[in-house]
Amino acid sequence: MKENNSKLIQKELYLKLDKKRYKHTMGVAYTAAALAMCYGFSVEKAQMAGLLHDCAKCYSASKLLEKCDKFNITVTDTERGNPYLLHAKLGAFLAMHKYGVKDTEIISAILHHTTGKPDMSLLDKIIFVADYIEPGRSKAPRLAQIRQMAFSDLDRAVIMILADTLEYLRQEEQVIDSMTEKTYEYYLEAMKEQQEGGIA
Ligand code: DGI
Ligand code: FE
Ligand code: FE
Repeated sequence: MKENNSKLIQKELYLKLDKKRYKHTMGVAYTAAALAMCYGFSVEKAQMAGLLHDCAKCYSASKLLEKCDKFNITVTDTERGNPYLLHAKLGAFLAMHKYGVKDTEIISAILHHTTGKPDMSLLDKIIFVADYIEPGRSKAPRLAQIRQMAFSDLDRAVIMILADTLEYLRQEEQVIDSMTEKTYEYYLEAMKEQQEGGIA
């Protein structure tokens, strides 16, 4: 990532996103950089993924559907019913085609940042977690614990976030994307296996 390119992208996002979303975006980039330092990942790449993760968040539900249709992005039934989920897919597309990102790890992190996916890469997990714990967030329960966990056991932080998100979605009677559930089950299983392995 070139410093200039990052500054240009920041300027464009400042124009595209509302104030709150821009502040959140900068918070995610900053937190992703800190997590990258903690886990030995490229700080520049983490910042770039954080910067762009919500680049399609400014669109209404109908615009998201319209744009996905226009760019031939596959829309699942769950996404059609809950179009805001599409800001991740459209965001990954725009990162590539509008913001010129070629790095597939960055594209993947943007693509999977809302639901997660089983067996995420380190950058996928950094963005997934940074999105939830960035300093501007305040509403989630267990935020203090999850923030601390993020810097000691990233997979466990992923599990805590998914557990609380699923609980929240159930309470709100929202449709749960099968990917969110699959991700939770995958990481729960992986943790159990690790614990069993540790005892043996
Ligand atoms: O874009 P952000 O608000 O920064 O964060 P995000 O992309 O993680 O989106 C957060 C919302 O996504 C949050 O309200 C929970 C929701 N979400 C995550 N998984 C699912 C989901 N919503 C539905 N309906 N179904 C899911 O499986
Ligand atoms: Fe998002
Ligand atoms: Fe976000």
